[in-house]
Amino acid sequence: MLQKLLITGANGSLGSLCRQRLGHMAKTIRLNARRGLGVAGPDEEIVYCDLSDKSAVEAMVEGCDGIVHMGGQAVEGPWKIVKAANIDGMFNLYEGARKSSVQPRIFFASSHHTTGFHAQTTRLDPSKNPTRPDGLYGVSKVFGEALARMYYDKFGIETACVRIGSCFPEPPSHRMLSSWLSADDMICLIERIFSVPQLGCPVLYGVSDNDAAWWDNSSAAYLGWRPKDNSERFRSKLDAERTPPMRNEPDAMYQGGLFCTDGIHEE
Ligand code: 15L
Repeated sequence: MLQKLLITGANGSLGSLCRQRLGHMAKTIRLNARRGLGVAGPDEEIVYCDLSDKSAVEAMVEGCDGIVHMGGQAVEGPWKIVKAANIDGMFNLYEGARKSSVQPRIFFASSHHTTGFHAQTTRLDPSKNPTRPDGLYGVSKVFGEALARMYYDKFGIETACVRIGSCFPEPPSHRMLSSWLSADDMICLIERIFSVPQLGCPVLYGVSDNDAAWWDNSSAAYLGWRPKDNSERFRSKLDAERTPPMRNEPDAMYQGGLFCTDGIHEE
């Protein structure tokens, strides 16, 4: 069992799921967001700070032996926002980890938008295929993965870089039948990441056992994670509710879908 597990972005959709379901993993759960975390439970601590505030982030990371880093910008946005949250924020978090009296193990919520420009006909293996980010957000996640790798090689800080697909109760579009990740599968993955004796610094996709999946996680098989859910059970409902995209539309061509045709957001 961990002593202190930090969950960043704890007021977001994935962060609050972690708050609800990871309590058993640590004696104390330290929750972080900029606001909106309500009242701390008996084994919870709340730390409000912006990820771009270096000294606050370093103080927050001190003493945590596990970090689930869900915080930051989770969609495309203006560079100023992406940079503060996902570039400066990541650096501050890893500097906190490096300086901490306890070396943490880290779950980094990367994104499949690191490889969004790959065609939907390509099966990707993160140990073999190059990144092809589909926007500034995707670029920032590529940076995060590189940073995590450097802190592992130089300082031995272990991170699982999980390229999360689409974690919603149900896939809201046909594209997401391929990228869908159920909440149960995500929680099991986090549990495995903090349980294996040696983690190293794997890069893998956070995706359920979908018939339509594009991604091959065999290089991370040693984690012992076996996703159980399959988006196929939602297909007929989705077909009844939505017209699938045409073959020449971005949502049917690229793994990143409409992120690929989104422009640069001006500030
Ligand atoms: C992401 O990275 C986003 O955080 C999420 O909101 C979805 O848009 C997801 O990608 C996706 O592409 O389905």
